[in-house]
Amino acid sequence: MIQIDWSRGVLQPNAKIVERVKMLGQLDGIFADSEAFRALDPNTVVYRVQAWCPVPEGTEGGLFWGTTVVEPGQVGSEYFMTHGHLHQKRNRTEYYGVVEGKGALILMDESRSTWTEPMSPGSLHFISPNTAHRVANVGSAALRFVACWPSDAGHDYESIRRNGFSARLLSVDGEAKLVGSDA
Ligand code: M6P
Ligand code: ZN
Repeated sequence: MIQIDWSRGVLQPNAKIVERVKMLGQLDGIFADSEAFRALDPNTVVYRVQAWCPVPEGTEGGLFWGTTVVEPGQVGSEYFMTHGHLHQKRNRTEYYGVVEGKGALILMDESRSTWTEPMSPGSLHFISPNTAHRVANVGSAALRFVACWPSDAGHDYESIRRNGFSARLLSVDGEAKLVGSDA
């Protein structure tokens, strides 16, 4: 039996859960301000993912469940955020639900139009087909959210690494502002 602590999203027992830790050093090229990036410790934890994968990756008809914890922080004026991805099977969708903290779900459609949905405890988010998604922590405490996605969705990180999103979420006078890459 898998247990979730709904107050924090923590999954147990550890033996049945896959855990991944993303440190700054693994997110090289993702943030805009490379000078600010180099000044930070590459071993700084940006986010952790706990995932329950009851069927093998790639199985059609299965679902995965995950809890992601994004730490508060900034690289220059850009908030700590997840790498972001498209699903390899572009028509696969996903749910995110926030447990704790304050964030923004950054979404980009096929025409590279980017927008955000505010994330706060209790907010539920549906990620449509063909939509790139990443999460930024805009608060001062950890942002915790749960996710559910198809086991054959897959992660396409390459497109994001190559082309990024068309806008970035920056702290401008202490407020989160979506700023176009070309702005
Ligand atoms: C959520 C889900 C996972 C994803 C994780 C971190 O938990 O969408 O599939 O892996 O967030 O995001 P990323 O893969 O972009 O680093
Ligand atoms: Zn996804």
